[in-house]
Amino acid sequence: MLPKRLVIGLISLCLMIRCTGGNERCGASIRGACPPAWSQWGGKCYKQLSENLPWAEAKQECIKMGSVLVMPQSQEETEFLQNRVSPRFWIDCNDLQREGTWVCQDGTTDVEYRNWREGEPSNGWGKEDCAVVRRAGDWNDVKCDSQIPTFCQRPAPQLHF
Ligand SMILES: [Ca+2]
Ligand SMILES: [Ca+2]
Repeated sequence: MLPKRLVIGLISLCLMIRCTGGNERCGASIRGACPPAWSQWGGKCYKQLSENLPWAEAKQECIKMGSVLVMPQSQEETEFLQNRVSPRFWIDCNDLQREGTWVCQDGTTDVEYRNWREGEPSNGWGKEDCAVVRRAGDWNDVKCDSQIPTFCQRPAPQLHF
């Protein structure tokens, strides 16, 4: 017979591998790993703020809750978020420092993934420096003081046996 520790180790390894793919069955099989009111997808927990906020305030509110503004890194992750109430939301991308140089971050890690709509970022009125996911799932730059739905994200707690 296999040692118990080995069996448990193998089971958690399988769960981990399935979770990194972010599929829904995984979310169901370890539901409850996120704090109450947070939804899980893959290795992350997400929560929508109750009010629409300007970009900088949205970022601050997430930090206050021990999380960061969302930065989806695939079409699948974007669709999951769109299906959680709001099809339109802020992402942690801006060109505030230097016009035209977009900085997208997952917490403090730079993210290379981009999904701009054709013709965007347009820097409309010379004032669009913050990015949103549009209804269609692609990105647009808008004015940072727009009031937009906000999701925060935090890593899902690791399972320990
Ligand atoms: Ca801009
Ligand atoms: Ca634009």
